[in-house]
Amino acid sequence: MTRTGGEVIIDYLISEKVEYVVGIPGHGCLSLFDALRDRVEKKQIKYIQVMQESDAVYIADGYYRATGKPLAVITSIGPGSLNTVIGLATAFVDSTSVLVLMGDTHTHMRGVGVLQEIERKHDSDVLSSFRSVTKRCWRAECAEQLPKILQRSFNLMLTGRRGPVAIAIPMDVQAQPVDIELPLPQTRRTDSIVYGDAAQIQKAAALMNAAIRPVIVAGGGVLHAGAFAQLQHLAEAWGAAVVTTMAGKSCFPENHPLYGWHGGSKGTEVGNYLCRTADVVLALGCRFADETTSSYRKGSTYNFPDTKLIQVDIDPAEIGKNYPCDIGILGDASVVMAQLEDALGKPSMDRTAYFADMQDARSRWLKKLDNAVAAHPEMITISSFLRVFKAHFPKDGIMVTSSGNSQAQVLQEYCFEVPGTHVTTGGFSTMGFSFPAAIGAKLGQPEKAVACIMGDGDFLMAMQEMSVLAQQNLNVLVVVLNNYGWMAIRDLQLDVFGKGFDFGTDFCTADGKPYTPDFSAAAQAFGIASLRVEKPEELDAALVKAINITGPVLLEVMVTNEYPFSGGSATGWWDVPIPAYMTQKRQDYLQCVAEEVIG
Ligand SMILES: Cc1ncc(C[n+]2csc(CCOP(=O)(O)OP(=O)(O)O)c2C)c(N)n1
Ligand SMILES: [Mg+2]
Repeated sequence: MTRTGGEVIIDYLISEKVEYVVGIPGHGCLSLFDALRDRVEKKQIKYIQVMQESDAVYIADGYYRATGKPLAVITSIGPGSLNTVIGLATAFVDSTSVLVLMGDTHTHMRGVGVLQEIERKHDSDVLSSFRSVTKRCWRAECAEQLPKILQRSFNLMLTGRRGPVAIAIPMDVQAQPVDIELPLPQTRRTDSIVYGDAAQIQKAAALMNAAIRPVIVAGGGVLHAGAFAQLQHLAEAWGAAVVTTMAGKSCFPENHPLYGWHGGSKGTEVGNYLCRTADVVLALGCRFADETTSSYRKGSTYNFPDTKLIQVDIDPAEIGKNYPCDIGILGDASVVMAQLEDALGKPSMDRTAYFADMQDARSRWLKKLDNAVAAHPEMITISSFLRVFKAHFPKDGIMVTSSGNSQAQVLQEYCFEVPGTHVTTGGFSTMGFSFPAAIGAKLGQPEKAVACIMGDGDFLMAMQEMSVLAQQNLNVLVVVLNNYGWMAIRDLQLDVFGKGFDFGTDFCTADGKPYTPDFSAAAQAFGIASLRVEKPEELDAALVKAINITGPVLLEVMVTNEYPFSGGSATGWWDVPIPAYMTQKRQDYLQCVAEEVIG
């Protein structure tokens, strides 16, 4: 069958059951779009318009996180394609799968400097910007190469450690006729699952059986594998506390008595306590990033190597990367957990005292949160908002967050009872992610309630996508916690540098008056219902009203920006260097740095 290169691509996406193509056309991808037009008209695939290409990637990423299935993003050449880079980086760092298809210079014109080509150092040099943010990127030099590149792209996205892929398709290749068969995906991909090595499992089980204060640290690998039941069974069989990382948030039922919340700088007192006093830690699909580990300062979150470490990961590069491990197991988190549970046998240690201590630490933390909210009923804080939200939002609804105080406070304070209901940019912490990612999650899980909760700064990076929300009439609850600025950073300036050192983080006019756009009015201008809340006593009713609106809705909540009520507390340590002229503060800082152990 003779097809154009563009048709080969779209037909391959259809054969992989890709539900949506998201993107923006340009002269660089016209033939690809022409193939898309035809297949959309034949109802074989659907197309979603966006207003900024990075948002297309976030939509695809949110969809992947909600379903485990990748979408394709199509962009033009040059600026359109480069707009996807931060979206790809966000997906790459969190190991999620998105396919970006971008137009590129005609093969016979490469190097002349056609419109939107970058060619000063290498002809048509866009891929050098994609190498560091994708699992793999390609350029198809002719249409004959497309089936193999596509098949390999899906293999990479759907096996091993997940991640995004990008393909550049020269304009002439998109239009070129070619008579080739498409590969059958199922004959070109393995469904194998990587089991843990039997001898390593036995060794790990022996160490686990001897543990008195066991902790499981569950990362994004567990969340993305959907290995919720296995995690719960293993934790219960072992009597271990489960501490989650930012990327792993919601992989465990968080009302469970074994839930130990989070460790790290913006973690919790209970999480840090359990981790630093653990005798054996089993880490599953986590990178031990600086935020999770209190920048490796010994005794702050972890006490490796005094604490024994068993590390399980699908990627051997992560094992032993930041902490030496006593036992490293390569494998898929879900099956390795089941193997470990089998190997454990009957409990050999009495962990009753540990369980009681864990419950004490848990209730101390929850009490502290309660007291903080109760102390200031006169203001809406992010904490008080989260409580009202929790009371009304369906338990199985999906909540999406990105960088800012709301993300950190959800981490510290919000209890997801149903696993797999939180989506966040855990590793790259990208502002502008949550709103489009929530659109993607809703496309993937139309039956579920979906809400994004974000700051005003975050929303200002993506608010143009209110058009998509209105166009697709999606029932997403968009919550903007407006505090007139980038308070997460303002609070950090005050925390680490001190009073008077905040700068450039409040939104203000040239003459220094507080500034905010009217988000509710903006929503209405886009055709979206909106509500605005300023007083604590109005919050409950407004939220219920917003949740009950069946179309798109924006709820703007004016939260306090009064320090320190503007954010959560720093329960661990974070290595934020202090300028040399702040002599005393810098000395204290350097003492902490001296305690960092990066093995
Ligand atoms: C794209 C991007 N730029 C900058 C940052 C650094 N950053 C992290 S949080 C933050 C402020 C977030 O402000 P907002 O969304 O209003 O939330 P708030 O902390 O005020 O609640 C900034 C600028 C980032 N994470 N991502
Ligand atoms: Mg803000």
